[in-house]
Amino acid sequence: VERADLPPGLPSIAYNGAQRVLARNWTGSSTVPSRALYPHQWSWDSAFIAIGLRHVSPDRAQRELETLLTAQWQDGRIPHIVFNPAVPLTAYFPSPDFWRSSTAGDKAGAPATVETSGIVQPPVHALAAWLVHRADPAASTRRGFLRRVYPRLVAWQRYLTGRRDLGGRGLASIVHPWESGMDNSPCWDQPLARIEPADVRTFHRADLDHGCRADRPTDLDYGRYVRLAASYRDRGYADDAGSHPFAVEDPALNALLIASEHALAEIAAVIDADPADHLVRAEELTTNLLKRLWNPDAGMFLCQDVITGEHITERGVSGLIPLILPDLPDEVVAALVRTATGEHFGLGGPSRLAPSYDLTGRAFDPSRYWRGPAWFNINWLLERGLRLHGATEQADALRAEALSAANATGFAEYVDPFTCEARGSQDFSWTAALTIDLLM
Ligand code: 2M8
Repeated sequence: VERADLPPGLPSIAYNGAQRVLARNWTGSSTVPSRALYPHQWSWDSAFIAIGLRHVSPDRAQRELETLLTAQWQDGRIPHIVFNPAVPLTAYFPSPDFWRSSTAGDKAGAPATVETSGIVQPPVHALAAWLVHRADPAASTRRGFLRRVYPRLVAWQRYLTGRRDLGGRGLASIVHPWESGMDNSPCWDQPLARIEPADVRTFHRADLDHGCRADRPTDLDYGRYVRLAASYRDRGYADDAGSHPFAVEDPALNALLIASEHALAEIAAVIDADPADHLVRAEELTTNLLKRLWNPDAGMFLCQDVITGEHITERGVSGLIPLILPDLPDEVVAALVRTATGEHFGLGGPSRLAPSYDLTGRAFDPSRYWRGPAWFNINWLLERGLRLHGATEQADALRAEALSAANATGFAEYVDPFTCEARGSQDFSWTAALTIDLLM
């Protein structure tokens, strides 16, 4: 399908290329984010992948999500990695022998038959399940897809709104930077500084076998990631009050939690369950998000360190993601659009795609992972938010940039926000999947 806003030929070249990436990264029951760097199943990757895959094969998209859900713990958590037992332990660090989920996680109800990590990632899943259903409602209904996934998705959301309300303020907290999906965002520097790093000689970073060191987190970051994950494991992955040395309320994770609560209301209506509870929760969570994390001076949402009770002043792109929510006050929407297009994020110039972190920030680095580069899942969410709130011109421009950058870079993991030069790995699954979604 040709489109007036895109160069001739681009849609079909991009679609075919993206479809090939998804086919190559498909393992038979789910999709790896990247063959070399991330050879297992990742939680929020699978949700974004399903959102694109639904246009290619609604059946495969349903399986993607259902495979992930079979690794759900009894306390409701969806682990951030589901390990493929056929992949050698040395291919990715931290490997299953580090997390030891089936033994260390038994009190929290980790499954006995599959090895997983013990931490989580942002809850994009109910939103993905709803979008997957809508791609082919008849086939989805025939397979009983929504009926099967609904109770699991509800349990997942309740884990986050229950055990993970560590601040007792009606918002979910992350307990590890990896849980945000934005691993080394400068937003975590301050709360992480309190963590004594594990000695780098005690582990081997498999990521450096595939990735360029300057595009990845530092050894000091990794030392702290390892210490935090090991101490959570050694406490049986329990979320007891006061037990977490790192606890942060992140705007993106909470916005996705709310978007997924809205999706659960839609799903409930289709399967004759009661949507009312989901709508009430979505409204309460939105009120709490605005009350706790909105910062009018910054013109965006800011993270909150639950342990010190202080706002984190760094401007991470996470603070723009609530734009995906329908029920925001007009002045909040207007401020978010201004911030996205202003000096800190530069959309519409000088940034071609929204950077992961403040262009004017002390730690900005256009190449290093979540400290500046532009990511396709984040730009997909922003495009959706801009469109939802009627900023059609900005949404169209962002879509065109994302499509041309994804295609030109061979579906890069992330790109320099100014030049869209490729960074990280290539043939990256969510970049390919979201390209397809943007083309539809
Ligand atoms: C990155 O995170 C993993 C740890 O989960 C890593 O660096 O090894 C992040 O970009 C995260 O958002 C993503 O889900 C994951 C797999 O693509 O890679």
